[in-house]
Amino acid sequence: MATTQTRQRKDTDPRLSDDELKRALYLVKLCRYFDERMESLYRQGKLPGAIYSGRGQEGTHIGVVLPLGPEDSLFPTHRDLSAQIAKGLDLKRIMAQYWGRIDGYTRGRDGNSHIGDWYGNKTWTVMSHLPIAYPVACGAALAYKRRGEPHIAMAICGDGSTSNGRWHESLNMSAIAQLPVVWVVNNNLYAYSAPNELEFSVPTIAERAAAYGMPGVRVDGADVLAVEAAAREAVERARGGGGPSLIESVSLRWKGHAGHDPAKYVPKELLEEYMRDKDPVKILEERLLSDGVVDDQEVADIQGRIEKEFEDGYEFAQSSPFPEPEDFSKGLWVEDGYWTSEPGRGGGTEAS
Ligand SMILES: Cc1ncc(C[n+]2csc(CCOP(=O)(O)OP(=O)(O)O)c2C)c(N)n1
Ligand SMILES: [Mg+2]
Repeated sequence: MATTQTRQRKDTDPRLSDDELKRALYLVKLCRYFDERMESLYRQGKLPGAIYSGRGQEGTHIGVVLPLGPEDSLFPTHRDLSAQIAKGLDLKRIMAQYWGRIDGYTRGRDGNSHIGDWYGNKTWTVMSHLPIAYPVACGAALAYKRRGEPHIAMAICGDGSTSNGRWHESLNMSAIAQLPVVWVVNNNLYAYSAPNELEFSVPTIAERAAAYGMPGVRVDGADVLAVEAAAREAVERARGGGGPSLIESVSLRWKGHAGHDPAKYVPKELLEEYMRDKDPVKILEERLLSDGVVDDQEVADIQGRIEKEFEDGYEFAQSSPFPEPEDFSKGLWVEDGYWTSEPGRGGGTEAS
């Protein structure tokens, strides 16, 4: 039922317009639906490769990306597809990637999650060596600073990745050089089967920021608007020359490490608590409904649009061709905006 009456919006979040709040709702619902459908296809044996579900973590993924501008860069890891979608990755090309087709982001070289679109929307391709995105983000932020560009870099990693030396080196260097970077730790309480208490001996990851000389905050990953507020503050600090910040956003990994993992090591009560009380999609939807930002019809329309986007993406991926064997050596370099097979040869197809 379409409403024609003017709704009185309550003060959901005075910083954000109705359109921004609706976009946040669309994104969390899109990422939840995408995750569920891809898992379903995987379980039916219709999706090859691996899936790394980010279900339950949409509050972190969408919240941190909302304050980024198009020229700001995002350095994600294996569980951050939702953040990449929020930054602008195309659902059709993501699905073509998973099915190994030439319209995928790696042009059929990978049927998996090593996805990025640096030349399209400044999303760095996911790399497996955790947290390798951190030092690369450090380099990008250093370049922005040295060139006097107004952009910032944001890197995301998991709680387990904070035990790796690269994590500490990146934070240290960014603070010494006062780089325009935001460090996000997506603390989903587990690194594969290792719980937080086996990973670090401080109560929170956020408090480690003090050791490097930067602000650190811990936010509730179930509340996308709280995450967005923390991220916006950090982004503005970085852009304004105030240097790096650390954000620890807490949620639970609802599914296993990857599709093959039933995650029996996660206590049933903990999972039930998070699914019942800390579902970021449900929390945002209920809040926007009760505050009059959306009504039931608009929520249904958003859901319909999402389902159509998924179907269109699926059709697109299935009809996209596989690459030819001789194409595998092409497109390894980019020169003047064009993919080429070798540096200095020119030609090739337009980079995307
Ligand atoms: C340097 C390195 N060591 C080990 C691995 C294997 N590995 C892949 S994901 C993962 C768990 C990572 O946990 P966390 O950082 O908490 O991220 P999550 O999967 O929970 O999102 C491990 C150990 C790796 N990719 N890189
Ligand atoms: Mg983790």
